[in-house]
Amino acid sequence: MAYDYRVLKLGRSLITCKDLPRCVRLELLRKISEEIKKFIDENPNEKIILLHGGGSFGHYEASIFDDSRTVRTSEAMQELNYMITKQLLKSGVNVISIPGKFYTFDIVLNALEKGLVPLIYGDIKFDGSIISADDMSIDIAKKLNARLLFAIDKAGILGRDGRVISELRRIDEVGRLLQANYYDITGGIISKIQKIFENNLNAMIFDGSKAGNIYLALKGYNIGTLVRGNP
Ligand code: IP8
Repeated sequence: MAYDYRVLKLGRSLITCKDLPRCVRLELLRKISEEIKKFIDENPNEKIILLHGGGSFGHYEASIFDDSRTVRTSEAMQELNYMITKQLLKSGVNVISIPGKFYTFDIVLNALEKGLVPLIYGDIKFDGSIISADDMSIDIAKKLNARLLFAIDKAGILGRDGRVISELRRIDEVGRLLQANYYDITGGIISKIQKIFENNLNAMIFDGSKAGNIYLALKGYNIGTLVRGNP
């Protein structure tokens, strides 16, 4: 059977509480998990690859530079991943965790072949370097020719007029407002957009906190900003 693939990354500020270290938005996670399950049940020919970032777990621990940074960050990401895994399993999504430090594309393929839903997470490597779930999302989407979806907690990317851009074709269309308002995540979003363009991909950046949006994005609706790196 020929499958269509969806790569869905749950962004850092979506799944964790912004300013509170090691805090998960559990109720939202429950809703997201149920929407993913609904999509899977209705679409047997589509395969989903899930990823999540570091949020107030990994980013918080990795920002403290001491002798235990690597092990603390690794443990924090395991904790976050465990909570997400548990919720997805509870909703009936057969996820299997893949820590970023052990990521290879073949492992993801292997999980998919076994009928499992890979859940890969941003992580810290033994040498202290960070592997971002954004990069792994892009790698997988490229190799599987998948629809690439980034769920964040904002309606999309804002243009110079302060309004959400429905289709972004050039990085310089992104407004300053974004930078001023969402300072803490700007680096993340700007570098995400740059990577999408560099890799000639299309990706939908949308508000995953709005009820129904995860399901609609998986279905293929354009509900945020479509970054068009592949004209
Ligand atoms: O939030 C970073 O993953 P990202 C993971 O996807 C850590 O960039 C450990 C900070």
